[in-house]
Parts: sequence; structure tokens; C-alpha cells
Amino acid sequence: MLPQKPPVFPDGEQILAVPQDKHASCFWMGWTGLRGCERIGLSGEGTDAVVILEKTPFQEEKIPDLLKKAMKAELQMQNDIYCTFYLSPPPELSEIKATVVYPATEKHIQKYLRHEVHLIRETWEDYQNITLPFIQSQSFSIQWVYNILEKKAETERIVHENPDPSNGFVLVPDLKWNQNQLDDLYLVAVVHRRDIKSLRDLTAEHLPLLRNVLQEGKEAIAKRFGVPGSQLRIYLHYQPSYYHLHVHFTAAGHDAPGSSVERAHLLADVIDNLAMDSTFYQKRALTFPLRADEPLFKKFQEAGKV
Ligand code: M7G
Repeated sequence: MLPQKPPVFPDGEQILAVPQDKHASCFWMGWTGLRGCERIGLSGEGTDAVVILEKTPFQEEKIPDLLKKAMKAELQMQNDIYCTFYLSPPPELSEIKATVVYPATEKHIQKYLRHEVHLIRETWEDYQNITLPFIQSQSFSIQWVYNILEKKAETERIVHENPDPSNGFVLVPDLKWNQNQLDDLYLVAVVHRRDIKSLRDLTAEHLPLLRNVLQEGKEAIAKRFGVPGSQLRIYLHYQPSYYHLHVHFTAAGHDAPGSSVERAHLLADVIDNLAMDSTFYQKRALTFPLRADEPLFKKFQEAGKV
């Protein structure tokens, strides 16, 4: 039964709600969607949670309202024709997006803490001797990916699907995008086949799949969101956080996290490289960033590669 009023916030802490349904990779927070949920405090009540709070981008059409309805405008400084204010908009215009990972593993927690970053240059031999054994020894769950593919989660969010088991994929809005505005548009295409860990596994055999993702992904986004392919950045991450092949689609004007040169590989370039040389990604060295606290960084250090 839905509670009739918002949960009480003990000790002034925000209360977050997470679903008990193990298949639901999304979660509900706050009032409207509170259903079959358990409550956790920010301290986690013994189980760790990662809570990411982000101020969402402005929606252009709401700006006049925001300026009119601001409850308070505090002048911070004034000099000639320049002044800065702090505005306190009403709650409906000052949304904060909260992403919750619960229960969070140590790896999740480390991923979101700030640490010094190093760029690693990984040769194919390094991949085979260091990275691959490391990936195989890890048990970082990709259940959320399988939930999408098996229609156990995010079903109603699917923007496009090509159901072919070898050359098909599912396109859904990324966890990072609240879909309220197109400025930070972010979708992710998850491929149906489960045997491709990352860029390193790709060969010319995968070209039909990659071409489908590129072509159909662009078409579906143009149709649903009116954003043409020329305004999309379509890329893979190396290293990814999740070793099941997926492709990122972000608005070209949006500085999405992980879209910089050391991590993003444009899908169109990947396709061209594979068309020229099927074993391109089993030959060349790849650079990627690692935080100093990451176990993979320690492996490269132990091997004397950093
Ligand atoms: P990645 O390159 O493996 O790692 O991308 P990154 O998270 O370091 O970028 C995985 C992508 O999947 C990211 O853009 C995530 O925001 C997104 N993502 C992660 N999860 C757990 C989910 C999820 O449950 N649903 C959706 N739709 N996207 C997710």
C-alpha cells in the first residue's frame, strides 16, 4: 500500500527508498514511487550505499518562471554593470537528481571517490598477461545488463531493440540521464550477445553488429528525441566499468563524463579500424586512465609497467 505522506527524515537525514525486488536495477526515491521499498539512511544502516547528488541542467522554458518565482535573491557582489546573486527557487524548479547504488560493493564506493589518476599504456601482451586475468578474477556483477536484455528491468524505457541474438542490441536511456532535457542526452546500447567483454575482443566478425548499433541507434534517437546523428557522440569506453559490450550515445554538446580522449573510442572509428584490419584491437597498444587505488593499477605496478 502506498504511504499517504512523505517519509519522516530522522536526524535531519534524507531518507532514500530502494526496491526489494532483486531484479529491479532502478530504484525509487522520495514520494511518488515509494512502493515495496525498504528505507535506508544515508549512513546505510550497516550496508553501504553510494548516493550521487547532481544538480540537473536548466530547462530553458522554465527560466522565466524560475526568475519570477525565486523566493529569495541574495546580492553577493556588485561592481559597475556586473553583479552576482544567489537565488532560492521554489522546490519544483530546483530539482536534484539522486542516483543510488545499494547495496554498494567496495568497488562501487572506490569508483566514486576522488583519487589520483594515471594513464596506462597497455600493449596486447599487457592485456593478455595483466588485464585479462584480472578481469576474469573479478566478480563485478553485470546483472543490470542481463535484466535489460531479459526484460526484467527498464522494459518501459526501451527506445529501440534489434532482437537478433548475434547482431542485435537494446537501446535505453542511460542511468545518468533523467530525460528532462536534451542538452545532456545520454543513452546506452547494450548488445544481446554475451561473449564480448570490451573493445579488445572486437574483430571484423562483429562489424554487422557494430554497424547495426551505429545506424539503428542514430535513427531511433532522431525519431524519438529529434536529435540528428550529426549531433551525437557515439563511443565505447576502454576500460569499461562493465565487461559486456555496450555503446554510449551522448549529445555532442554535452561534456559527458568519460568522453575524453583517454577513454572514449568513437564507434565509427572502431568500425573503420576493424574493416581495415580485423585484428586491429588485438595488436595495438591502448591508453586508459586508472585511479591509483584501483586493483588493476596495482597489477600494472607489480608488473613494473607504471
Ligand atoms: P561503462 O563504460 O562500463 O562505465 O558504461 P562508466 O559507468 O564508468 O561509464 C556503463 C554505462 O552504463 C554508464 O554510462 C552507466 O551510467 C550506465 N549504467 C550503469 N548502470 C548500473 C545502469 C543501469 O542500471 N541502467 C542504465 N540504463 N544504465 C546504466
